[in-house]
Amino acid sequence: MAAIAADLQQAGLWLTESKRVAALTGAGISAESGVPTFRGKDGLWQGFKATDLATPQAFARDPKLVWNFYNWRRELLAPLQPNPAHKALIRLEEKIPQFSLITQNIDDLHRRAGSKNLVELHGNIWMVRCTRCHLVSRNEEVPLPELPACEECGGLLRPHVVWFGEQLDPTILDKAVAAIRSCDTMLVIGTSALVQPAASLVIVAKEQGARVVEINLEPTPYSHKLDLALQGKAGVLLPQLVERLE
Ligand code: BJW
Ligand code: ZN
Repeated sequence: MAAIAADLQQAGLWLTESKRVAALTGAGISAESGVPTFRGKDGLWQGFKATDLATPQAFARDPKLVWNFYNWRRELLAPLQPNPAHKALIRLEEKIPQFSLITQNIDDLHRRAGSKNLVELHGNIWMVRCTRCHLVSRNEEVPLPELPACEECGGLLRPHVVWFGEQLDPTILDKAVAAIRSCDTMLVIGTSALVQPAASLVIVAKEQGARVVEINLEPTPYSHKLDLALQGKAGVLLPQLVERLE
């Protein structure tokens, strides 16, 4: 306990000294809101691994199955609320002159909490895209029909999210890289740091001399390379960290 208090003190000092801070979040930050993570034991839906359904191949093979999976997640997410970790990042954004929040999550909880300078690397579950005319729109209907159709052209809609093997939107990725390249301190919160290119942002930050602080329930492949790895729940540790600046 004393060790974590000292680490929080140190991380708080780095944040206080920083003009530019970037945070990268993953599924773990939303776990305490009730969102299942991908690689945890809750990352299964009807016997399928979530990561096996989040692919263009799965959608091409069986779009109904993939839409059933996303409809289930839309139903699950609709009533969920941001937790103390999402809210602590709002207070951090108010305190740091230049703060960027980069999330891999599609759950909309950072936006609902009120984060302003937000980069959604993998899209948003409430956005859909037409597979024929490529129109992107917001759609909060729950549930959507099993095979939802585009209002403009009748084409099959798909979730406007980034699946394995798909390119991230280059403008969005550039924005994330720019934020990391200029940050003094980076926070890496609740991500297994296994999925590229998001995971490389941690390396970019280290290479350009930023201090990198991880908050995770468990060690990750990067923990030993970072300046501090705080082990525990984001909803407990992040508010305590931000308090150090208050
Ligand atoms: C807590 C907690 C609490 C729990 N408090 N902590 C280079 C090498 C090898 C492969 C590749 C490569 N470059 C690209 C690839 C391929 C692939 C990839 O990275 N594969 C790896 C798995 C090896 N990447 C891609 O395909 C990407 N595209 C791309 O790079 O295009 C160019 C290209 C293509 C092909 C080849 C080469 C280049 C696209 C990646 C898109 C990822 N999409 C998903 C689905 C989004 C839609 C949806 O949600 O349905 O994004 S997959 C899934 O993983 C989702 C997540 O955003 C992402 C990351 O997961 P995350 O957030 O880290 O979750 P978990 O569950 O893994 O971890 C949770 C963590 O929280 C754990 O550590 C817990 O301990 C912790 N935790 N409770 C604190 N309370
Ligand atoms: Zn269309």
